[in-house]
Amino acid sequence: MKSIFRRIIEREIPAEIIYEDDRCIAIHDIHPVAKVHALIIPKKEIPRLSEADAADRELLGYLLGIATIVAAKLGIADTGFRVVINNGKDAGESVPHLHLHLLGGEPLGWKHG
Ligand code: D5M
Repeated sequence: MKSIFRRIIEREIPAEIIYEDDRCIAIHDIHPVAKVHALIIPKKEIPRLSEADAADRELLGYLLGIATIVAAKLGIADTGFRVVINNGKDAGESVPHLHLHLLGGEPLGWKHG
């Protein structure tokens, strides 16, 4: 079955797209936990970070670079932002298609959960 993010990439379901290139797409999260909450999603469907292999390392670095570009596009590059990857059950991963959360737009607390 296609992941929800695969369906967004293929335009089967709508999303607010912030950025797109041949390797990834960035969208606004549908359930934001900060004033600014975007997702950077590789088009290659890696279920989670722990299943990325050595050949994916360049892509992982690329996604971090895109996160800074998206942060600038959303006006939070100077005020600060956080990049998060939830991996597995205890981290609350809910969509098994690797994605980076980009959070900012307000002072962010630092606690689990
Ligand atoms: O994060 C999965 C994130 O994906 C979670 O913050 C909600 C978001 N989400 C789920 N469906 C959508 C759609 N359709 N549009 C935008 N955002 C969505 P995880 O780290 O797996 O918990």
